[in-house]
Order: sequence, then C-alpha cells, then structure tokens
Amino acid sequence: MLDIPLRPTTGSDFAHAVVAGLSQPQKVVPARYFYDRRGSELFEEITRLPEYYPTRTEIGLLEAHGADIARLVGARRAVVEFGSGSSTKTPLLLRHIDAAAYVPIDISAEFLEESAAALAAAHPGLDVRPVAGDFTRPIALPVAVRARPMLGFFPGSTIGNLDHAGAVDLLRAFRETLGADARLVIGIDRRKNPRLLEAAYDDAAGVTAAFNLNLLERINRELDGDIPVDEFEHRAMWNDDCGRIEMHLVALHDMSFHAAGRRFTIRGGETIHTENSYKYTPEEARLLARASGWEPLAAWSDPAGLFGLYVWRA
Ligand code: AVJ
Repeated sequence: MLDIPLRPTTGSDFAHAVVAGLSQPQKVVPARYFYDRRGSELFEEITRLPEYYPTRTEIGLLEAHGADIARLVGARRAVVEFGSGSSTKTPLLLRHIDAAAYVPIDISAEFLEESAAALAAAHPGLDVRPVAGDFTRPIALPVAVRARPMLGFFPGSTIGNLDHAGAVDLLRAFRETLGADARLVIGIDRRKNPRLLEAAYDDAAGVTAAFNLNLLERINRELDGDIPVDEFEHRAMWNDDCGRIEMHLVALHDMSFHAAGRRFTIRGGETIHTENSYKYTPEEARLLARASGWEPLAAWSDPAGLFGLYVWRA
C-alpha cells in the first residue's frame, strides 16, 4: 500500500492501515488517523498550550506580514486553502488581500459547508466555492474560478507530517492544481533547540499524551480492539539525522491484544510509531520550494526563529 500521510480516511481504510502497520517490525499507525472527533478536539487544545508555539507564532506572522503578502500576490485572486478544516486562519489572510474568491478544500464535507457558510457571511461579495475532496492529488477547481490567478494557502506546518519525497510530491500537486502564475502562502515549522521541540510535543498538562493515546482508544472503539491503553506511554523525541520530531507509544511490558480481527504481540519497551513532524531551516524550505517547482519570493520568521512563513510563486 502506498502510504500518503495526508490522505483522508474511511473505516476500512483505517482497518487496513492498522493491520498493515502493526504487522511491521517497527509498528506504525499513520498520523492522519489521529483526527476522529476526540482527536480533533484534543488537537485544538494542543494549539492553545503554552509549550505548543506553532499556532500562535504563525498567527502572529500572518498578522505582521498580511500587508507584505498582499503586495506580493496582488488583487483579485482566488484563494485556495488546502485542508481548510474550520478555516480559522483564513480571515487573517482575507483581511489584507483583495481576494475575488475563496475555495476551501477539505475531506470532511459537512465541516466544509459549515465553515464556508460562516466565511461567506463574514465576507459579503466574496465568491465562496467549497470543494469536498482529496487535495493530495491534483484536483479540478470549480469552473467559476478557473479563469482567475490562484493563491494557495497551506498554513499550520501540515507539510511537516510528510517525509521529504512526500512533501515534494504534494507541493508539485499543488502547483498543478493552481496553474500558471500561482502563488503559495505556506507555514513551515523551523528546526530549533530539541528541548523546545520535545516540550512542544510532550506538554506538562499531558494533552499531547492524551492525543497520542487516543489513537489506541480509536482502534478499540472502531476496530473492535482490546488494547490496554493504560499500559502504553506517550514519547516524543527529536531525530536529528532525519530532522524530525517523532511520536511513539511505548509498551510498558510484553502484551498481546486484538484489533480488526487480528491478534498482535508487543514486547515491553517496543513502540508504535505514530507521527513524524519534520522541521525545516529557511534554507531547507527554499530547497523544498525549488525541488517542487516553486520559486521563493519571501520568507518571514518571528524574532526567536521558531516558525517560518513563506510566499512562493509558480
Ligand atoms: C498538525 C501536523 C502540524 O506536527 O505539530 C501536534 C500535529 N502532533 N502535536 C504538528 C501535532 C502533536 C501537528 N501538525
């Protein structure tokens, strides 16, 4: 199975991924399965934690550089947001740029309609055209906006969940979706002191631990599992060779359990690898742009150099 971390999920898809992932020598469950209802709630909570700097730092950068972005992208573009979710950062962009249309793309159709309606109400005159679909493949944009120059928006360092090859593939698909003369505004978390990273992914209040462990609870709920969740522990560690934070669930002792109609065994100390979050220096972000057919136009960071906000052109 080709594993594309950001690809949306269905029930049987989840079962297949869990069976395949738990059958490997290094057990793994792809990070995209974190986001059931409970997981999405816990992630919202993570974004407000004192240790989790990315969300508030990126919001600060969008506020500080909205006018610069507007100058670089020009007027009357169609803004295409990849994985728009609840579109919480979109108003920060729309406040500054004179957009003609907004195309939120998300896999969850109901969520999408709700947030699109709210956005349309708040921006009279903006042509809002939600697309329910999988943005990891080149996707046809609504006919009504096709003639417009496009501005892609991909905040949140979601790109960090993919390995380097996967990131290049995704950014190439964006380029294909957005067409000639496109621009892309993308947020990418920076490499930094591993201690800061490890705190951001293992907070004192234990919210990230609950987020990680919820994956096992989700397996139990949805795949008829009997995993003893209390006998696993959250671990976040910086992998310097790969330039990524890894999240694992560590088995506290030897055990066996069932899920999706199969039996699995795990040794004490063995882990289930649940997430990679790749971090990029500004130079690495520039290389990523170039490798995927984009030309860097601007790069901003906060004074502490925690997070990167980039504007690229096709
Ligand atoms: C949503 C993938 C950007 O990697 O920081 C947060 C997910 N995982 N805390 C990230 C996450 C643990 C987040 N992304």
